[in-house]
Amino acid sequence: MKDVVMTAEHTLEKLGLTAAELTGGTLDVRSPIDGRVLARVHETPVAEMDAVFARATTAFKAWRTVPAPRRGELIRLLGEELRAAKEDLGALVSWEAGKITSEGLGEVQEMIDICDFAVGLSRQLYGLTIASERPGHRMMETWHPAGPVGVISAFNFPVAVWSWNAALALVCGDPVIWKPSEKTPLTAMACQKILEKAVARFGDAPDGLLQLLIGGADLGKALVASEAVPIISATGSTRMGRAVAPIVAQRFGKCILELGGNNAMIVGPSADLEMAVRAIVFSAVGTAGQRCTSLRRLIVHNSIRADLVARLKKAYAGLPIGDPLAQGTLVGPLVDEASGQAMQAALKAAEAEGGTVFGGRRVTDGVPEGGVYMQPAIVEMPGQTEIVKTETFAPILYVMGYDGFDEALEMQNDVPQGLSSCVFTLNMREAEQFLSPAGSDCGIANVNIGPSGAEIGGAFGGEKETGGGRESGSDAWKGYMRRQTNTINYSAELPLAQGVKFDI
Ligand code: UN1
Repeated sequence: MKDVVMTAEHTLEKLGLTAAELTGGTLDVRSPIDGRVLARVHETPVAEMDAVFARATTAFKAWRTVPAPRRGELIRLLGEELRAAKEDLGALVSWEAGKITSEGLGEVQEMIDICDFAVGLSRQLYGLTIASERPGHRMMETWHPAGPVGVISAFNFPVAVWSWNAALALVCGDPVIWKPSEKTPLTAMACQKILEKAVARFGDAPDGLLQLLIGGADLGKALVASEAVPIISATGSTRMGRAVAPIVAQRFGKCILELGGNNAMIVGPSADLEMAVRAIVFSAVGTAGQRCTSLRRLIVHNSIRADLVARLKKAYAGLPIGDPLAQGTLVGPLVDEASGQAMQAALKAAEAEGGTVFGGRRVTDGVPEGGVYMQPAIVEMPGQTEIVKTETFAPILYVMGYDGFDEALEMQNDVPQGLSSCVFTLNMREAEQFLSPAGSDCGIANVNIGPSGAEIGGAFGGEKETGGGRESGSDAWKGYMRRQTNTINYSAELPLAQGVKFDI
């Protein structure tokens, strides 16, 4: 039903992006759908970075004194504006990142959800009251705004990841400097417009609560190195995280890192296979395998392996691949040619390591010209070889067999990454073992649902090479504030802690 969908140009216009912003620049924005240049946007000059930091610092000084529930009002308005813009922004996510319509809309829904969460949070930035060992003393812990937050985001969730960070940061009293992926500046520019509308309705917010850095790695480098930005929240590859973390550590800044995943599902002999198949296909093939939470490894009990693989091949063979804006499509394009090549290279490596590949070919019939459309691949592997331990951002599902549950758990944990994981089982012992201290070593561990599609209410992130950061729900907000311990003496004495005597 492409014809009832707006054109990209019309969508951009409805989102308030002007011709002057979309033309005459040096950064070409291509749609993964057909490779067409959607816009030529203007890059932020590196020479402007000092001014950016100065604006963020000034904004911080004003914003930190605004009561948190009032800051929450800005995010409530942002949520309203996002509701109004949901269809257009969702469509732009499809145009710019290649997501199918439902996933583009889902991403905007995730933004709305985190806004609602952050509004509630704005009245709950709780500290503690702590018992003092000294008479006539009281101790407490207070959470204060920390300063400007640098957000570096990836192409695959071009808007939701920003919102997880920005909604919390703004409620916590911190302005945001956002460096989106070079591949997705348009959705970022649209978000800025949407926030501007909320700011206008809010009334008295300081300027510079959100600044955008459009362009390449130089801007990211300047952001990461700046003492003016105490918190860097970076989502992307492990390689990027390895470059960012030491620079931030060197200046004693704080990092929130959300890096690569290599997510597995263990399927036990008691599993509801029909449910497992649905979960596997969504999480391995959804977003064309380009989520950090995508399912990449299937660890299946040998007694059901042949049956499960046969069911999967049947499901894969019928997958509608093509224009993500067309009704019924489930698999859209990869983001660019380089991703297509990385997928082919990984499949070759898997074959060289003893794998048998099903699917994985480039699709050229019935898909828009100029995009990279691939059949999702199932690769039966003799074991967890080198390529299986590597994250390839494409729809490749490696399948390995196991006999004992301990062996399955060991395989699940035997990769450098530690983002998301899950088990399909009706055996309560297996489920509980999976969630136990000796179970999955990932930041996310699920039972009878796939590894992707996390809700915003939980803390999102993972261990090991995934970087250890937590964003979104639970108490992830603490990462955007500084903790202060206060001791108040309401007595007329001055007793020292630990009974120390120091009479003068
Ligand atoms: C990401 O891929 O960077 O769990 C984030 C999910 C989404 C977020 C993924 N809610 O799939």
